[in-house]
Amino acid sequence: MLRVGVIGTGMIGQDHIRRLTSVLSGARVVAVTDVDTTLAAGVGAAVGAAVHPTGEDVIAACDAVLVCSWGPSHEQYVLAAIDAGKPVFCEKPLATTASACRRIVDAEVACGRRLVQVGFMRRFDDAYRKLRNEAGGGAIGAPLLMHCAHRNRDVPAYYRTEMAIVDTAVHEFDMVRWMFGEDIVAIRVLVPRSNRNGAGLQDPLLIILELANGIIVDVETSVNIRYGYDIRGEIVGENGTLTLGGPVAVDWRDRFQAAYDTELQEWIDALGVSGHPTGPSAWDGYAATAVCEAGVQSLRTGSRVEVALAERPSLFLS
Ligand code: NAD
Ligand code: ISE
Repeated sequence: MLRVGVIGTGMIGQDHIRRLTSVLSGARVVAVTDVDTTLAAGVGAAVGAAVHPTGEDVIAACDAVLVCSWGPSHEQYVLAAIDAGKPVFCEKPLATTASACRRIVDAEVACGRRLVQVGFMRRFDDAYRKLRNEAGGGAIGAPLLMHCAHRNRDVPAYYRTEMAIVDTAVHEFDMVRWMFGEDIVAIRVLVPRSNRNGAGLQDPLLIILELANGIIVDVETSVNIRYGYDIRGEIVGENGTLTLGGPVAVDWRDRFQAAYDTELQEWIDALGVSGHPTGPSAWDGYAATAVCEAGVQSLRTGSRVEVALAERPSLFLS
């Protein structure tokens, strides 16, 4: 039985603790922490997990760790887990700057084995997997374009315009790299007329991504669309189109519930087999954050911004 520790017991931390405790097999939650100590105490007591004062204490007390705290704290905990030689599943983003992600990549390379998986759950969603199989199987000839929409009914009061790129569209940045096996080489962010539900946010955004092989992807983020949580995708190929299935949901927990289950079950199973994760890597986390950085620059300047990645270490080539 994998003894898991959870750092950050907010929305997704609690949701992952619930699935580890009641849905999945092969793991149990033994340690939790949160800067909100009252919250951590309640969540820990409900599942019989020890409550620790710091993330580092949690890492010491478990076999593998889930980082579900706010993005700016991810680097510290992921580096501490690598330092302790323990597998770490980090919710997106891997870290909030490309240079912080590089420090994580470098630490993993120095350690000589993969320990980090990033929470890009779309790779585990049935509808996305079907779309990728069909597109890769040549059903529509060579893919040329993809249209995506990422619509949230609403967002918390602390949500800022840049978060539509770094918190929301970051899922599409990873998804298209995985869907087409190509890096994103440039980004441009367009700002249409604003939705009055957004209370001062620049919302929606229209993001144009250029892939290394010439495919162009457009991503609409609308985060105050009111009617529901709606994730869309359509690939245009030489001989036809393929459309992403999936319902209009209430929120991300509802739409991707099965994908989160599969993501963590496959993580537990992979650790049981080899001790190493096989899902989205620290390199994938770095590549997505590099696109986010370029996207925020494009939002500020209105210009097309190129994405320059470092050379990929051999640890991340397979
Ligand atoms: P949240 O605010 O509900 O929960 C985050 C928790 O982390 C809070 O309880 C906060 O007190 C705690 N925290 C913050 N800094 C901490 C620190 N240094 N040490 C310990 N605890 C700390 O936020 P959330 O929506 O659960 O998001 C958490 C993370 O999960 C974010 O990185 C977010 O981007 C990601 N997320 C991913 C998905 C997904 O679809 N994969 C969905 C939602 C959130
Ligand atoms: C949230 O953090 C997520 O990751 C959700 O999947 C996304 O739809 C939402 O926009 C983000 O705020």
